[in-house]
Amino acid sequence: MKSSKPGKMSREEGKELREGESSLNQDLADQLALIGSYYEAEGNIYRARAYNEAAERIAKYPRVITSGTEARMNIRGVGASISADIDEYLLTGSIRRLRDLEEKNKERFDTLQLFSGIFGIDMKIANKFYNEGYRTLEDLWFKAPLTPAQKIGILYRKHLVLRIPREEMDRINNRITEILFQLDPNLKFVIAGSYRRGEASSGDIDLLVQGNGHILEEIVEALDKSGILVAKLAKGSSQYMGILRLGPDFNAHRIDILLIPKESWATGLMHFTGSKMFNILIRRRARELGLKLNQYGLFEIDTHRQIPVKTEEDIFRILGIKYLSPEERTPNLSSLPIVSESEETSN
Ligand code: DCT
Ligand code: MG
Repeated sequence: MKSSKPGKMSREEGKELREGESSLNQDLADQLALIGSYYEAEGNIYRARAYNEAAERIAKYPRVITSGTEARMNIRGVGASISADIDEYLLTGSIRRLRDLEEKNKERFDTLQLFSGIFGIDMKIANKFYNEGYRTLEDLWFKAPLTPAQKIGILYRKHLVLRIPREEMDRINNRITEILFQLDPNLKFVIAGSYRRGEASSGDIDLLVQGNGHILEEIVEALDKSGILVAKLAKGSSQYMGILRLGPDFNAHRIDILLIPKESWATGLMHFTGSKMFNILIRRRARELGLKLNQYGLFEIDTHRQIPVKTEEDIFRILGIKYLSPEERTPNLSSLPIVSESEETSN
């Protein structure tokens, strides 16, 4: 997860684990809702409502939207201008209409940027705070009804926007390995995400641990005792979100600890290794074969039967894709190397 990405705290347990593709519609919906909020601020109630309603429906739409026309044909309230905005967003990743509104409402824009850069404050909450009259972090700190996690977000904001150099990630990995080995030498764990993909820096620490039950509490306690967990943001039965700091000479960073049951290990490892783009492509491939792939497992869509997979290699093999090492699962991947039938039979 992005260390500086706000809003995660508002998600309830169960939804907390990220689904690759649904976030594409959500990103689009967020942009449209943001346009809606600017229109609302300008008193353009009619347009505000149109954008907000379209955003809500797009967020709930069950398939990934691939064009403005598709949205216009299938989603009530999407007319010509929203359809054009969707195309522009899908094509360029940005919407001119939104940039113009931001420029026209510069003070609002700057404040929303400031607020939404805080962990635990997403655009929706940032808008709410702005509408309630808050303008500075001091306003928020002293006057707004902040959650404990948002307060921590403000305290550590300067650290949390920084990426973690690989050299520091290696140290974090070593330290966590020492602590967890002491706890249980047989514990299976790995730092996934961009670190496992070999990237030069990471936004956060995505620690996966194999197991069930109370082991999460024991892990958190062990890390806490060793002094490297400096704040707790949220905890569910299978996920812990906190802040880790090696010591005063280091910055503080976001850590997510995810408990993965043994039967989901391969799919969980693949999901949390990413990249997000790789996840989208491999899930799409699975669907083409009548299968559903997520962090919990690989399933037959028709029968809901779970197909047992022990390793990531198993998943690649079943999906007829050449094995890609974590380093090869880059964010700018555009397609997966399909194994041709002749190669398959010759193997
Ligand atoms: N993930 C996903 N869909 C999302 C978000 C995340 O499939 N919407 C998966 C892929 C990567 C993994 O979860 C960890 O997420 P992040 O930490 O956000 O990504 P990262 O690749 O580790 O990048 P960063 O270095 O910024 O943490
Ligand atoms: Mg990460």
